[in-house]
Amino acid sequence: MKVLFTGIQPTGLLHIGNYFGAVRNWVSLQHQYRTYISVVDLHAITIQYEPREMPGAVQEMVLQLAACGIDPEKTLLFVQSEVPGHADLTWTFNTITPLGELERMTQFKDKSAQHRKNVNVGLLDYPVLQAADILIYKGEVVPVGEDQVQHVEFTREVARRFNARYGDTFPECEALLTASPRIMGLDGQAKMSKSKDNTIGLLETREEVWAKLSVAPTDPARVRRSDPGTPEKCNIYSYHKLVTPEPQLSQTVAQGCRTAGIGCIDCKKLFLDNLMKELDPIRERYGQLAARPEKVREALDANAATCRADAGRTILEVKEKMGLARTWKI
Ligand code: AQP
Repeated sequence: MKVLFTGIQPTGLLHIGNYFGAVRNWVSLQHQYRTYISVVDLHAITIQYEPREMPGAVQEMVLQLAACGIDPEKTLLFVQSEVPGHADLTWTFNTITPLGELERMTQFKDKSAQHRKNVNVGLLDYPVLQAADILIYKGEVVPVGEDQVQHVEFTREVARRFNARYGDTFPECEALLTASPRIMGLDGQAKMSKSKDNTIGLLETREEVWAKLSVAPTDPARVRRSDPGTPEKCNIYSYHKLVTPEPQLSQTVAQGCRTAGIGCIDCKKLFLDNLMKELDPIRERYGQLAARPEKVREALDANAATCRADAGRTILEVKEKMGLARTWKI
């Protein structure tokens, strides 16, 4: 079985960008690969955070992933900081990574602009830790959203460089994108992102979603109800594509917009109905899991032990190849 690795930060509630851009794909892929899914708390501490809130945030993320359909008894769902090898391998990779490459990373530029008072080395080193996350399990397939593709490319480069310097060790992994790799935020201006406050949360109720959706911009050319619109210019239409089945999508929604057969409010209500059909069961499952988190917690412990063993084997191999394994005897 090929190895799949992916990660997600324990930073609050999942949003539909995470879900439709990545997590929904993980749910189906977990049956085809040896799958590692890490809640990457070591990545999350590269920005300001509240230590007292971290354990709750990690648990919340794990339960949300389980509610989405990630099966922690089948899939190696685990917490990154419980496997020390990730940080260990990061140091090794640091020594073969040119500084300039990290400084050029888009996410580093964005995040250092967002967190001007806290541009720490961890923020710069983020892609190296990500490379270690993937390569420590010899990950070959990395299902992510578009924002992470540059980091996966970087990981391939790290693998190539290590292999060239120390001998063939790591595979060159590939990013696996969904049909909707970049879901825009409700503002229609930037990708949906917690830090931009333009999200629809996965666990939000119908009323909460509607409060945000009802005021979200649509095709700017549709000023009056009777104005025909262009679905391709409407952010809500891009959302419809995530949940609205055919022929409703092309007939009622797209055609209705082009001919002004339906108004933007009707169109949004239709999207809301279809979205909630997907989100209601997730919210329900989350409630059940949160009421009894013991089973998931036990699976997490077992998964961390497996990951430590797998990671340990790679670390040993790396040490041997780098001349760091003790071969002399007393
Ligand atoms: N808008 C998006 N569209 C498609 N995919 C997305 N992903 C994130 N946002 C979108 C994908 O979700 C997975 C988890 O990503 P993460 O842990 O990096 O999530 P995040 O970056 O913390 O999410 P935010 O909301 O974007 O956080 P901030 O604002 O802190 O940067 C990844 O596979 C990611 O590609």
